[in-house]
Amino acid sequence: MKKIYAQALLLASLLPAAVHAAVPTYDFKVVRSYPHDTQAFTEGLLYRDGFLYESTGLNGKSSIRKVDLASGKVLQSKDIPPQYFGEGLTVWGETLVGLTWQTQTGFVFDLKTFELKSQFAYPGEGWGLAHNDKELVMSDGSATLRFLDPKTFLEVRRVKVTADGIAVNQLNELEVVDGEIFANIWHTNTIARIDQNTGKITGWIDFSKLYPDAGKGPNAENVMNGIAYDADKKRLFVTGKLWPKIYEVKIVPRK
Ligand code: DDQ
Ligand code: CA
Repeated sequence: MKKIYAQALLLASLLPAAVHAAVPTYDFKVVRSYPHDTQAFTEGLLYRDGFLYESTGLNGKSSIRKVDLASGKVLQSKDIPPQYFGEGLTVWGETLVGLTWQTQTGFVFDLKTFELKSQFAYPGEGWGLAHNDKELVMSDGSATLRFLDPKTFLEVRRVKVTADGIAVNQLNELEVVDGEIFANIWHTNTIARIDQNTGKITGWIDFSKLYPDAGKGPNAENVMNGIAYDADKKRLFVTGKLWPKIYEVKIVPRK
């Protein structure tokens, strides 16, 4: 009797560690850093053909921009009307597609001229946006990722994002990186690596040592947000809202 009890205790004490160990944590190395506009309340970030494209939020301050990586200079920008809070941004063909936070409105801009080509509607909130080979993928603050047809912007499928079977919400900025979805968890220094088909989190990337002021100071909203990927050169870029730098990083296993 006593022995069984002791075994149960031992098992119970080992279980959380074993469950936790199922999702590995990764570290990062900074390869280079680049200047970033500290007025940019970054909501979306992507890389295309040598340039970064960024969307910024806050009502009355929302914009889409084309940014020179090396200097951080804004080469081209377009304001989003003040009734909208700009959110996730992705590229599809020769267009940029942008979401807005609580106004159920998406915008399609010409990639070169930033001219507004069309608008679309979606239910619920708009947070992050990215794309894979055939679909757009959006977050809305919940644990659900919705996949949209890039022509009709209608939902084609969805996955629930889980770690060890537990739903993980607050998924924000997104990027598809070599077939995996990377998602910033809002108000954290963590990026989740997500299997596109199952929604399972296959890893946590811990960026808590990247920018010590993240989420601190007069504006606690200056949290990590912004993931872009140069698939050709395999360069991963991350930043945050109002951060002074964009970092090129390499993901490494935790030692
Ligand atoms: N969202 O991007 C996570 C969807 C919303 C961010 C809302 C942040 C509000 C900040 C207001 C701060 C005013 C300086
Ligand atoms: Ca992105």
